[in-house]
Amino acid sequence: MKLYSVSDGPPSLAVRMTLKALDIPYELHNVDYVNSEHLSEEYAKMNPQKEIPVLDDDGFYLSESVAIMQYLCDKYGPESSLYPKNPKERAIVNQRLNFNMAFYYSSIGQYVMAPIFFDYQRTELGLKKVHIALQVFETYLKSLGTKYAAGNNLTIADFPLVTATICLEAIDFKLDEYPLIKKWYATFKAENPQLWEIAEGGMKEIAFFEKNPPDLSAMNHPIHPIKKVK
Ligand SMILES: N[C@@H](CCC(=O)N[C@@H](CS)C(=O)NCC(=O)O)C(=O)O
Repeated sequence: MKLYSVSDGPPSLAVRMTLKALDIPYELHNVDYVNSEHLSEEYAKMNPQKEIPVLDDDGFYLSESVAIMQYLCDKYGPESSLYPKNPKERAIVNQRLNFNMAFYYSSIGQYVMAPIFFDYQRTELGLKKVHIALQVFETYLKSLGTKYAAGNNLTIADFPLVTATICLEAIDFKLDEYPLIKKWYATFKAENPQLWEIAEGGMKEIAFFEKNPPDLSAMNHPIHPIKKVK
């Protein structure tokens, strides 16, 4: 088992947390992002989207972090409470995973990550979207009334929600307006130190790059505008 991952990428970190939580041995391949390893034709054979992460399970290549987390649980932890079998419990986990991908991390990534790595600005509209995403997550935590995002136990839904939230911590964005998110995030850290260690490494890197933007001038990116770093 091999994971193509990037050390400050929230989707990669969520997959690494899943591998750790399920105690699956694997080889970690840190993709050379600055030198565009993921933009190569060789990489595209594993993932035509040219995105990170990709799992290689003995020649079975899988991209999209949510699909990877679900596959790992289905194949290597079928009885694990990380991905419950009960249809309603599983539906809540799936809902939170999709909410994160399409709404929560999508807003946070646009606002926090894109301007660090590429030539995008933080805007009022972007900030508004982050607050709306936080309000919705706060509402989910309140309506379910549980310790974790999809129930009283830790599930794979918590991993990408945590790795999205690290982006906010990295830019010192205060969560005081969102007491339930603040409590959920603190509980996750306190109760899962070995998983938090994975996320914290990424958070610290993002915090460093926020102050010292990486030089990606060697990249010929097909989508993102490259920033001139002085
Ligand atoms: N939906 C994908 C998103 C993965 C993603 O956006 N990864 C980033 C790194 S964190 C990436 O590979 N971006 C391509 C690029 O920046 O060229 C997933 O969850 O796996």
